[in-house]
Amino acid sequence: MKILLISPNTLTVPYPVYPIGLDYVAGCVAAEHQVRIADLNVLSLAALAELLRDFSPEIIGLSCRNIDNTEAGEPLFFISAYGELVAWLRERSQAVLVCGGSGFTIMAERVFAALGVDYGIIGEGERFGLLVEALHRGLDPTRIPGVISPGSSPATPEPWPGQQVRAFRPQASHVEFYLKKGGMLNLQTKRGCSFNCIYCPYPHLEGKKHRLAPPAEVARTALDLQEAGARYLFLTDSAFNSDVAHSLAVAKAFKDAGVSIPWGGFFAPLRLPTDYFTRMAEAGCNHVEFGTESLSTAMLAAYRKPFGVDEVFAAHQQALEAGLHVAHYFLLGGPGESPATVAESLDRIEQLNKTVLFFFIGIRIYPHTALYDLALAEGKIRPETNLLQPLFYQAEAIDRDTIAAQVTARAGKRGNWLIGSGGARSAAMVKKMYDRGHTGPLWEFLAG
Ligand code: B12
Repeated sequence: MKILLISPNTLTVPYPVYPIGLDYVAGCVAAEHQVRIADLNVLSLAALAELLRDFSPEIIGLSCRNIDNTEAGEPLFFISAYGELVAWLRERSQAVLVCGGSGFTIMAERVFAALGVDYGIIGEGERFGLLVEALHRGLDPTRIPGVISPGSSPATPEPWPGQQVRAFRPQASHVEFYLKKGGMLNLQTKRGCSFNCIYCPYPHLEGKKHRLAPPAEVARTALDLQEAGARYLFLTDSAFNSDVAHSLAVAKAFKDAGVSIPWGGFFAPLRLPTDYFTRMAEAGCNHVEFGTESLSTAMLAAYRKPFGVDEVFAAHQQALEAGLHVAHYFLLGGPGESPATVAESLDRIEQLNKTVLFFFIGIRIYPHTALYDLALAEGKIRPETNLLQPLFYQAEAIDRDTIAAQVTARAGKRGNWLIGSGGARSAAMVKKMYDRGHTGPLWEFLAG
């Protein structure tokens, strides 16, 4: 069969991201079928129309990575545009339309209804291969766990038990786009998140148990990406070091394999071996993005973060001493937040030197999280509340505007304190630097 996989994500804030999910979806399709990827960061609608005419796909897979930008202050919502794209595709193609992706899985039934596609795949995209075979043989795809169709509402399936195969094709036209704009390609070292943070949908997306890719295999893929021209690798794991031993083994495998380009990813500021970040740095790591979320002792406990204030400072210091660029993400406004807890966080944040701070103010309520259950129990939402349009948790003692005013006042003129991921201004700066040949996430240029 002829299959077209579309990435409609053209968001450039904080920078355009390589659609790695589609490499895995392409990798699970049997070799007898033809698969092409259309990335709308590269293809205009006119070029997509031409591709539909020339290739005439029988199945179109649409990736829904982002529902919205989760920024309460500068909200963007993407589902309406994806719905329009589906209608546009229907006018030009008879193909069966299938949707999947992290945004889709977070609220599958809502997104499915909003898009009007034929099938959706909840959870990991590897089941797309089974759906293609079912359609090929005239069988009913809804027998596959997690496949949704009009009228059916399956539960999220167990994590994919089989192999994960990444079909990376260096010659694909979209690869060149990312190589030219920042040189960044993506790499996944494991699936699953074992943390219990109350607001987070990651365990729902990837499962709670880690499934670790063999370090040597990860390093081989890293080398493939490097040989394809990548000048930076972003490790897309929910938290690269949620299995500390595995992250060290991956770093060692990079060194052994001769991976020589820099890389970075999300880290949790856990209690770590004293030489942890030195070993990361020796393996080429140069950016550490900490999912710190708060520096109030009470709020870290309320969020059920797997670390406390002391661990954050120790990890920060260790990463700086290893010569790494360090950023922290903060998530303010959860249950129990108050002017005092915000002030406590900000006082401690002032003591984090040489870093970039991304403040997300207001926590989006996602189904399948403890925050959802709490908001329900507190009467802030009802079971029928539509959460597709972002709804942010409202703390009893402080509202988002007051938190934003508190952060903005404290930030003063400092350029390294950013609300959200920095908005259009910092994205424009990144674009300019990419055009001049700079690579990587580049937020270190804002470090104070
Ligand atoms: C790493 C990451 C980032 C990095 C990306 C760096 C990079 N170079 O790529 C950074 C920090 C830059 C980032 C930024 C943003 N991110 Co982000 N990010 C992630 C994270 C942790 C992993 C994404 C990833 O690459 N996973 C690995 C790949 C292999 O998985 P995947 O893409 O999900 O694909 C699998 C399945 O989803 C499925 N699939 C994918 N496509 C398709 C298509 C079909 C047809 C099918 C059947 C299946 C399928 O199959 C794949 C294999 O199983 C996710 C959370 C998570 N754990 O998923 C959030 C996540 C995707 N991000 C999210 C958001 C909101 C953003 C931002 C908008 C935040 C902001 N305001 O800055 C920006 C958007 C950036 C952009 N230009 O699009 C949200 C999206 C949900 C939502 N509310 O819309 C998520 C889910 C986090 C969350 N809040 O829950 N992000």
